[in-house]
Amino acid sequence: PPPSMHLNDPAFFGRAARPRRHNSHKGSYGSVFVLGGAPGMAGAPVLAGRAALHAGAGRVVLCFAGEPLAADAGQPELMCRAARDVDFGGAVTVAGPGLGTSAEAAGLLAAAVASAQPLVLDADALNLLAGDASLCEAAARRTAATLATPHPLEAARLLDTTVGIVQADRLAAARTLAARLNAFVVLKGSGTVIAAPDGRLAVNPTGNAGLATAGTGDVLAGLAGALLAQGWPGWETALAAVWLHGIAADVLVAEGAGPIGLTAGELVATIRTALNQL
Ligand code: B4P
Ligand code: MG
Repeated sequence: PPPSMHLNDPAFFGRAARPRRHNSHKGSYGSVFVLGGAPGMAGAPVLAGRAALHAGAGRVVLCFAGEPLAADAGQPELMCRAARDVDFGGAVTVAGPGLGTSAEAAGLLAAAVASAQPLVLDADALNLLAGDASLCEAAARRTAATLATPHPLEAARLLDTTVGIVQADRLAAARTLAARLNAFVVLKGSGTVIAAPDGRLAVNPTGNAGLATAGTGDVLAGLAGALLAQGWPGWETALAAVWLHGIAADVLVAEGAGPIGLTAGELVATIRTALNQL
């Protein structure tokens, strides 16, 4: 089949989606920990956390590598903690948004990688992995689903190559990384590639250059974490998160809110609408 087959068929995600049962509570929809927010980089985890809330996670905790933001974070539903006080064995973790690459960040990331819960690796989590072969091996030994969401520069660092070489054969780069990390890899950019550790590949048809703006990657990572927390499997999570993120941008552009000047925070409510329509 053509690699983008499933991604042209929203009904495919509809089958993966878990309906909200009447007799349910927030514990039914999982918790997401966002590990990030080194000093001066609080915006990235806030965006990821807002995306996770709007994509249906029961509970979202921002786990700051530095001092936590005062409770609220512009979104009072988000809880804010110091990451050193958090047990990453307890929930799906989205690691990386604004995490920084300090020694403290590396230690926190190692704890998240060691957990038996699903994990999303983004941004500085990927940059830390790129410099640490033993952490890559630990990631590859994980038993729960791992998603990795590199942009082409992050992928090049992980593969110890150049952006040019990654972009010249995006399918090969994504597939190699998926095998090496034993992860569902989302190689971002125009025509995002999704690769599974078993070699499956897809190319996303949604999205536009309005997404080429600060923070949209953080929104994607939080969205993926929320789907995992609600029990979606890794492959379906990767496909649906990328598809929904792109369709939200397409809807906003059709409404005149882009491509010029689209902001990452604006995606969140539109992603929620698209998810509810699956
Ligand atoms: P960082 O400083 O690491 O940027 P970031 O914080 O990760 O930004 P953010 O999280 O908002 O965006 P992300 O890319 O994760 O460094 C960015 C640097 O990396 C750039 O300055 C550049 O040097 C390099 N880089 C990044 N992308 C590159 C590319 N495509 N080619 C060459 N170099 C690149 O997430 C952005 C989201 O928007 C993704 O979901 C992506 O798929 C989507 N998106 C962006 N442009 C799109 C487009 N034209 N069409 C469809 N989707 C698009
Ligand atoms: Mg990013």
